[in-house]
Amino acid sequence: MAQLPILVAPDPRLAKKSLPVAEVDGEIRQLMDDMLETMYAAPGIGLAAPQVGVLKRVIVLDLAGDDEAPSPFKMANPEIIWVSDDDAEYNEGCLSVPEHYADVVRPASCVVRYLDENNVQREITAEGLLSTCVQHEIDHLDGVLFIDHLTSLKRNIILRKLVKAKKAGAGGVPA
Ligand code: GNR
Ligand code: NI
Repeated sequence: MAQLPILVAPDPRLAKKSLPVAEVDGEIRQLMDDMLETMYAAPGIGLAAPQVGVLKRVIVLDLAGDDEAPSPFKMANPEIIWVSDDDAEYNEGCLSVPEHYADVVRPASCVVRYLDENNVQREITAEGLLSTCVQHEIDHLDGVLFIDHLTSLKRNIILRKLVKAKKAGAGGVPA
């Protein structure tokens, strides 16, 4: 197991479309486990492979609380095959957009088809925060961040702050 560095926006790799995996083999299973370790340490409730610089269609999620047993999802090639007509708004954050949060509207429920860690095709019906989170993760695989769902004004304010924070972190002029 290994923790992987998480990319922070703006980064061209976060804007790229990731490629499907041909098969969930040992290498993809290792990636899934490293991503889960990285996500738990962050901490976060979901992580997509492009956030660790790997442009493959792999995501992991775990919405269990601190006082609950872990219940990880490991998904390759996740596809949304149905969405509800009704929407839900959630105050989203992202490990690649640190310290910024904004309300995003998405379909309230969805059905996701994916390959599990044993290369077996599965489907889940997601509601509530799981629905929001799995849609957020699949967006990452298409180069889309939650800030892309905001007005360009709000998005640009956040992006400018992220650029500034990166420059300061790189040893720029102290505030
Ligand atoms: O940890 C995370 N929390 C979160 C909260 C609301 C909506 C989406 C998320 S996903 C995020 C981790 C992350 O950046 N996944 O890509
Ligand atoms: Ni994210």
